[in-house]
Amino acid sequence: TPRVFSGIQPSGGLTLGNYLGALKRFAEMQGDGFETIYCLVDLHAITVWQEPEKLRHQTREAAAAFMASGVDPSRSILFNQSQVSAHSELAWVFNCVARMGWMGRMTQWKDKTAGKNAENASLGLFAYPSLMAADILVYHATHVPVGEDQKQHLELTRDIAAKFNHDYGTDFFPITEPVIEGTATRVMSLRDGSKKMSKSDPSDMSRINLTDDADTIAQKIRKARTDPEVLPDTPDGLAERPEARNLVNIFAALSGSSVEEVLADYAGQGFGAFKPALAELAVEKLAPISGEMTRLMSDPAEIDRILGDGADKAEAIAQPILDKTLEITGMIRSR
Ligand code: AQP
Repeated sequence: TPRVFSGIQPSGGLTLGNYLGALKRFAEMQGDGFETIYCLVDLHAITVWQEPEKLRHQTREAAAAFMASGVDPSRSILFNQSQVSAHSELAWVFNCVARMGWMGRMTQWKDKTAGKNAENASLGLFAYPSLMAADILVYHATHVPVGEDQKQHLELTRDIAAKFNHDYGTDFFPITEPVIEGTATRVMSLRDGSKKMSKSDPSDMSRINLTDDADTIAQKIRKARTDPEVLPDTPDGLAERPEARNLVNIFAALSGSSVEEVLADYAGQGFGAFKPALAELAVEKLAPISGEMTRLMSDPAEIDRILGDGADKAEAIAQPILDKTLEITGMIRSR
């Protein structure tokens, strides 16, 4: 069975972007002929400063979000990255395979250091894609469901696998396929149609959090930036209207219909009519998730138990792949 791996950083509360771009797909891929491994990438989260107590809370909350979105720990492996040390060890090998120039060209690195002195960014933030390649390849995963923003990092994962294979004259690492599917692979900020919705955006009004209550969701959608025009009757009419396109895409993704179908219902109407319908739909789809998250969060010890159990299963797959990698690179393995 082909193996799926994907992860999310517990670097804040998860957003509608994380749900539509990642979590929803994670749940759908279970049992669809795949073995699914999902990870809370806490080692990635500390590439920017995290308060220790908050990180612990956010990691449990993200685990709750996975389960509330339909990731079932009895059908998928669900764990936090730092409990399986093979990720970090393989990342070191990949740090020695990847080139500085490759990392410097990553748009996430450029975005996260834009307008700041890159000299003060952590070395971990620069090396982030190398750890991500290790996350995937330490399981020999072949399919990685992600949002559009992660496409470049996945290309780099392929480059690292190919260079390792070439340098050591092997075909040990598979070449991974990104799985970027659906109408909302890039959910944009509600305040700025040119920026993606992000858990680390300073403005809470820019995003819908999975923990937002119904009133907050409705208010954020009501205040979302739009334009004064009515909705067009074909997707082409949204081409130069990023904010309008974003809301229509969100509607389509949440309702499980196509953009064409949404426009068939709302063409000719303004946002005065569309926004309340979107708010109602968003509340209908997200309220059960936040309710289930609250229930799961009432028992943090149970969440930790699930993550520990997942880490045991993950390690059983990862350790032999790490061992073989080290052997290929010429390290003595004598115990
Ligand atoms: N706006 C988005 N639309 C669609 N998919 C998205 N993803 C993130 N934002 C959107 C997808 O969610 C998964 C997890 O992402 P991550 O937490 O590892 O890091 P990120 O992509 O950097 O997400 P954020 O929310 O923007 O986090 P911060 O602000 O901490 O950097 C990935 O599959 C991603 O594509």
